[in-house]
Amino acid sequence: MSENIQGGKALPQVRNLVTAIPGPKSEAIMARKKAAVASGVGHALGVSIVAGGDGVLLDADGNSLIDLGSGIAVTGVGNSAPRVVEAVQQQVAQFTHTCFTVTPYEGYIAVAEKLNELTPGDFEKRSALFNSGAEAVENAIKIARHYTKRNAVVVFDHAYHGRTNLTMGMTAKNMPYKDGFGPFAPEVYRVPTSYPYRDGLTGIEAAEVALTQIEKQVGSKNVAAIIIEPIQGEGGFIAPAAGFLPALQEWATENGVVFILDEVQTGFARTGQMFAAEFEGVVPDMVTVAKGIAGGLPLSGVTGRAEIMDSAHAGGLGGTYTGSPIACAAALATIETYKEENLLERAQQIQAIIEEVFGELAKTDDRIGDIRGRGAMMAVELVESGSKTPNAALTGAVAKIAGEQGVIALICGTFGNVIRFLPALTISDELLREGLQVVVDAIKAN
Ligand code: PLZ
Repeated sequence: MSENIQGGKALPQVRNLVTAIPGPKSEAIMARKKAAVASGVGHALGVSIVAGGDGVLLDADGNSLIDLGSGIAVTGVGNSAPRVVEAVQQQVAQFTHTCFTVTPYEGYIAVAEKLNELTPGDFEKRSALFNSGAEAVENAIKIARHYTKRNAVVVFDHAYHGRTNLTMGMTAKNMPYKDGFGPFAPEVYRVPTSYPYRDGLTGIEAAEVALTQIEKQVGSKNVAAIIIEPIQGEGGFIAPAAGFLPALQEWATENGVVFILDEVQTGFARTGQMFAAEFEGVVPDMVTVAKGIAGGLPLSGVTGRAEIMDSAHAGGLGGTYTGSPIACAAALATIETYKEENLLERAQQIQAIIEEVFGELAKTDDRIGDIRGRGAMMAVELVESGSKTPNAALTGAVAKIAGEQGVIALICGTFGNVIRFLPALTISDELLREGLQVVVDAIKAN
């Protein structure tokens, strides 16, 4: 382990390559990874990180990389953000663990209060905390089933909800998430989503397709919950056409179905609002959160209408580490940072820069099929010239070249043809533009 290396605000905000990527030290560590870590645990770029702060990651060889992924939308406030570091250090020194369901502590309750206040909906709410996004989704489904006394769960094409058995079954894409890992949990039904670039439907039309399928193939009275990401993340940063989400919500309410928004990736300032639901005034009965909530510490939550959340009996929800005091301290500091540093606004500025840079490229390169997303959750869908055929080869090549040039750019999408940008909201304009330019040049060169 490297000592005396400072991350956070101490890290110079520059791209600086001193070796090839990966360098010799990273390569040696990746050789150890291959020998020690299960092959199923892959990596996007074979560098070993020793420090991180705002828009950069520093690797073992001393290379400073531009980070356009934030550990998949987690470090919105920046890596090792000062308030987070201080809150965590203080909490660790006070106590590290009790198990909230054995002897509670205030930090958990304070996070629940914040979630009840910040999530959409002007009604009495309750929250429960967990560790991972998948665990939050599992628990939301548990609670919805308990409340409605129904079994069926409706999910969508291109959905991503996690890697545990239930959430794996809810996730759409086979490779790499599901292949050979079945059998999956029963009573999960998949219906078409709204994908404006590819389906050409209005939000209302797309909702009609989905809702008809639910009624005909599942039966509305059997449905416990509909769950959807307000912008589908791993599936390709697919923002549904206007009207789609409100139509689903309305149908759910009319049919006694719990409407759940999975805001694990979109939540906490990422899209330029605290929650993506806010863009269309959609008010879910329940919302799942994780990732951006705690500045890098593992924490997730489910927040919902009090009558739904309180339907589960005492002892029905929990887990040894759920709502860890350290993660809760980090979350309170993180939430304060979004507010104090005006990061909602910052996410909107990041959107404008990404739209400008790729809008310019799209004028001369028709392989830029679609530029979409909100805030600091933006993506470019790459296609074959003169068509909408997904161009996964170009996408893979671009991410690889970007990595070699010190820019971490992630791929997503059912067809593997979407480059996504999820920078820390604290990245500077200059660094963001430099990172995007590397991606633009890589597209042009291919
Ligand atoms: N719901 C909407 O985006 C996690 C997956 C990374 P966990 N997305 C990143 C990977 O390859 O495993 C995610 C999400 C949405 C749920 C989850 C699951 O969150 O914290 O990864 O369990």
